[in-house]
Amino acid sequence: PKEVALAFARAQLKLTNRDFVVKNAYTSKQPKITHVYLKQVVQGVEVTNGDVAVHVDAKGSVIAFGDNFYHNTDASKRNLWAGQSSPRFVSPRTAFGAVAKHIGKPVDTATIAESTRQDAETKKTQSVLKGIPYALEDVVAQQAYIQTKDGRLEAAWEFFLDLGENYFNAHVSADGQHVLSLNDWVSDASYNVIKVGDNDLGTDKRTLVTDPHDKTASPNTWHDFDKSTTKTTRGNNVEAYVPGGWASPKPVAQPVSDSLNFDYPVDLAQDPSTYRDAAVTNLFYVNNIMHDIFYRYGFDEAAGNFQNDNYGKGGLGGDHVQANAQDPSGTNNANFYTPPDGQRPRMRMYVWTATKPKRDGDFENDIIVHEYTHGISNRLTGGPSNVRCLDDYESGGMGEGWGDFFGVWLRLKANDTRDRVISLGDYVYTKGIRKYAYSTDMKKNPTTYGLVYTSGWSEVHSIGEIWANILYEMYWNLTEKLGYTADFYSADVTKGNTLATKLVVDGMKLQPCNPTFISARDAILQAEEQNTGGKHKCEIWAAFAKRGVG
Ligand SMILES: [Ca+2]
Ligand SMILES: [Ca+2]
Ligand SMILES: [Ca+2]
Ligand SMILES: [Zn+2]
Repeated sequence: PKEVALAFARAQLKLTNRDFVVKNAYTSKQPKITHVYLKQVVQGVEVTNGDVAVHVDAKGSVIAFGDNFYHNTDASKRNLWAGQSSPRFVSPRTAFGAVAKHIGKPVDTATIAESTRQDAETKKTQSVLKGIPYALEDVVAQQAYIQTKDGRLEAAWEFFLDLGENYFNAHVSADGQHVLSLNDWVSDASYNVIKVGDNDLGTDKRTLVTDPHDKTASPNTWHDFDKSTTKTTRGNNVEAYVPGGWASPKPVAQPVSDSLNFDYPVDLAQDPSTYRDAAVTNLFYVNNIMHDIFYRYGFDEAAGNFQNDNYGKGGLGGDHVQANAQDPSGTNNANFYTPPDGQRPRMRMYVWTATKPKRDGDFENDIIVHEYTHGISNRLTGGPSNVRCLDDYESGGMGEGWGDFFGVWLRLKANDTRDRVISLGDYVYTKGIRKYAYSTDMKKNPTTYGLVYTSGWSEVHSIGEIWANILYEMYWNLTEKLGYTADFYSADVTKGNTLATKLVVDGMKLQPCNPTFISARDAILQAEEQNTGGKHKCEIWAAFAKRGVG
């Protein structure tokens, strides 16, 4: 089969053996297919992004074929390294200066010692650069060709640079002027954000977190998009940026990092417009965290979650979240639009004007969590394609309440007790945005189901806070009984805090379209029966009864 592949490549692409090298050839067991991967060679120099793949089945037929070779045969546009004696070509150490500058670690290239060696495997001549202070190993350089986006071939110095945290493979134009590519082979990504458990820039500092993606929920990281890795806040679960406005939804600010290091400054004494990259980074982070954590609780592909590619796991893809940071179309609020499964939802975060300077909703995690939860509850209630199931008086209110509950849930810690009084909006609004803070103390939060149909309580968020406080009561009954785990991803039904959220998520799946407090409560009880066999129904009943839904 390998010979079939090579014969096919020669005939199809009119190649001689000097035009390529075989990089890999192997046969898969089931189905039995032989995969042959070629790299283009021009005058003995490899074209880094000149790839051909040929796939041959067990009968010896070519079943698939991909060609990214450079096909211009004009020697003047092709054999570029042939002119290397011209002064336009610089030495590897001079070209390395461009890489060093690009990654923010400039060096005095005159202090770099340069020698040559032969690569044991390829027999190619390589340059070895010594004396780069931050490199863990000597930097290796070799001649390469690279195809540019506008379809040209460029002669380039290719570098291999090991920094420990990063391993850069870089290409610099042979004249030393341009960094043509920079890839980090250490596949980590870092984000300077308000990490899960912390909440806002009023009370918490940001933390630089590394590789926070969950390998079950996001197996190809947060930057996988259409089978390649993005260098920006776009990935399989969400794309985040600052849009131009209502009528111009395209990005006006979106951070780009070749090394996936999303670390941007924030000066809270300045207007939010001065820290847009940092805001987008936090919004991207929290959306991905929500995707990953709630995936573990059952908001997955088949249940109608938000992903561009469902990796063959059911449900409809093409619906990763569009998350707008500092959206100029509003202030003092946020919202989330949920269409049926397979269509993209949109989150809009606004700047708040209660303070001077203004404050950014992108830096209060519970607001982002609240918005994302609209997507979870709308998709799960009544199935992924029906988004008209939280449209009634009580169900619309509960749609708000679930978001507040999950926002609070992620903030509660091991040393908290049922005495904790907690509210949303403390940062952006300087005080709670609801009528009452969440509390299990009837004096601090007197809300009951009976209030739902009284005057002054008909607004959706008011109904919602009554519902959320019942869930808060349930959380504490379960957590006092079963204890707490800091591992939110575990969805552990033997711990109180994680069981509470598991029951709420499963309840969304089990409850009828447009549930009432009563039918939503019954769905939670049914979820408890399914998960833990009725062992904790008394704690659930007690929470609901205390607040008038007994
Ligand atoms: Ca890295
Ligand atoms: Ca989906
Ligand atoms: Ca639904
Ligand atoms: Zn809401």
